[in-house]
Amino acid sequence: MTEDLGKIMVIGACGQIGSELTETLRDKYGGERVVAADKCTDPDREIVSGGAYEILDVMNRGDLKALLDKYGVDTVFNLAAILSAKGERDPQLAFNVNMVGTYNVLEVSRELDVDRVVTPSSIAVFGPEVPPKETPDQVYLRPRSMYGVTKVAGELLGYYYWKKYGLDVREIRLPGIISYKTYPGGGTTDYAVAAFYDALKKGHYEFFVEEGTRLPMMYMPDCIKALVSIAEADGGGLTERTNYNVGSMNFSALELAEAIQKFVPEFTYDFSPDYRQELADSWPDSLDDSLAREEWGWQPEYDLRATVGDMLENLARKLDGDVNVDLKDPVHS
Ligand code: AKB
Repeated sequence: MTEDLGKIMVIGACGQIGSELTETLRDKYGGERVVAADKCTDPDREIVSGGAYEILDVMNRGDLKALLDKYGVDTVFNLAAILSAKGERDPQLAFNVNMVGTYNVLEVSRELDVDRVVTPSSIAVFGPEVPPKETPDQVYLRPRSMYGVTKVAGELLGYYYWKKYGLDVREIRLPGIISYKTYPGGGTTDYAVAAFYDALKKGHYEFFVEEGTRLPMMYMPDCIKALVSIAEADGGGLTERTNYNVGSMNFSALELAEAIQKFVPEFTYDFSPDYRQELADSWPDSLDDSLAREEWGWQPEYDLRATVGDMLENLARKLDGDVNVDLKDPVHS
C-alpha cells in the first residue's frame, strides 16, 4: 500500500537532485500539486517556468512558514544542502544551511501540522571507524566533515521530531549521485559526474581522488525512485525512519574511467588527489541496505554499465545542443 503525498513542496528545487525530483513529481502528481522553492531566478530554467515556483532561502523561517501555509502543503521534500567539499571550505555556511535549514523545515512542519517531511541524509554520516564493506545502518557515527556532522544531526533531529511530536519524518542515506541534467555542486563524489563531461568535451579527465578510491554511487533515476518510494511507503512499516542506507552500485575511480573508455575509446585520464581524498577515504566502500529492501521495497535498477551507457548517450545529446554547461569546479571557482 502506498500513501498519497497530497500537496507537495520541494525545497532546494534548483539543485542536482531537487530539479529532477520536481520534474518527476510534476509528471506523476500533476503540476498543480507541486510547488518548487529555491533561490534560482533564471526564467529559462524549466524548474522556474514549468510550474509553481517560489523564491525561498531555507534559513528564513518566516518565509518558509508563509509558503507552506499559503499552499497548504502536506509533504515537504527538503533538498537544500551544502555538500561535503564546499562545506569544508565554508563550514559556517554548511552549518547554517544544513543544520538551521533542517531545523526550520521540521519546526515549521510541526507548527503547521504538515503530514510528512522527507529529507536526504548521506553516506557522509559515516567515519573511518565503521566496517567499510556492506556497512550496516546502525553503526557508530563519527563523520570527518561538517557536512557529515550536519547530516548525523539531521537524522537525530528527524527522529526526535517523530518520537516527540509524531511528525512523520523519513530520511535515506544517499550515496554519490550521477546525473546529466543538473550539474552537482561542491560534493566529494562530483568526480563521478565530471568525468563524463570531460570525457565528451575534452577527451581527458583528471580525477581528484586516487584510482583505487571506491565509493557507493547511484544513478539519478534510482535516486528519484528511492526518494519517492520512501515518501509514499506505508508509514506503519517503517521502523528506523531516519537512517536507511540505500545502496545501488559501488566502483573505484579507475573502474569508472575504464567503463567510460569502453564507450569512448580515445578517453584518457589521470589521478591527482586533493583535499577531497580524505573525505572519500572516510566513507564506506559499500552499504548494507537490507532494511530498506525489507521495509519499503527498495530495489535499484542501474549498475555501472547501464549508468555509463545512459549517461553518455544523454550527455552527448545535451552537449551537442547549444546548452550552456558550466564545467567550473564549484568549490574552487
Ligand atoms: C558529497 O559528495 O558530498 C555528496 C554526498 C555523498 O552526500 N554527493
